[in-house]
Amino acid sequence: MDGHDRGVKVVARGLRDAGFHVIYTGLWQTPEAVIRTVADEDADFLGISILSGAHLTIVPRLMELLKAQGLDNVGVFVGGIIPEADVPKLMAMGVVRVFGPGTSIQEAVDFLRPFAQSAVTQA
Ligand code: B12
Repeated sequence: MDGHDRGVKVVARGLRDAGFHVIYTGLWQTPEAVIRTVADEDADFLGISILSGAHLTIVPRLMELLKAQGLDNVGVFVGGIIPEADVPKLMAMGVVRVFGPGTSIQEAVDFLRPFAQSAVTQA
């Protein structure tokens, strides 16, 4: 959601190669634009990448918008430069997992796969 996109591009491509349907919204998105995409694309998960330090401002706004749109069933995970001390704060806001620097594609795939399987089972 800022000017850093290398990490999220690596993750997006890795998840796509692992078989997930990934929609990458691009640099400099507003929370409003992201939530619009979540609704339009009927997404099960929202992965946010923030390296600029704005996570404690942006994530509450995203959660508020998701709730307002009745999309609070969407799992939100965050990646990027997130200080350890802020991880519990994000989890308390409803974030399901935080992925820091050095995250492997396998870690992200292993995290998401069980949810994807249960979504297919329920469909
Ligand atoms: C490259 C870089 C840039 C490039 C970005 C190029 C690009 N197109 O991405 C440029 C030069 C543009 C840049 C600019 C700036 N940068 Co910079 N940048 C970096 C740097 C050196 C590396 C980031 C990187 O590409 N890492 C490699 C990728 C592969 O790793 P990653 O991004 O961490 O992603 C991994 C995980 O975090 C995770 N992940 C990330 N996102 C997601 C999302 C999901 C869904 C998941 C599952 C996982 C995940 O998985 C990825 C793979 O392992 C970092 C330092 C660092 N060590 O991280 C500073 C850093 C992020 N930048 C920083 C700063 C301050 C800036 C600037 C403000 C500098 C300035 N004064 O202008 C600007 C701000 C730009 C903006 N407003 O967004 C600071 C941020 C400080 C903070 N948060 O407290 C850092 C930490 C440097 C520092 N030590 O101070 N930067």
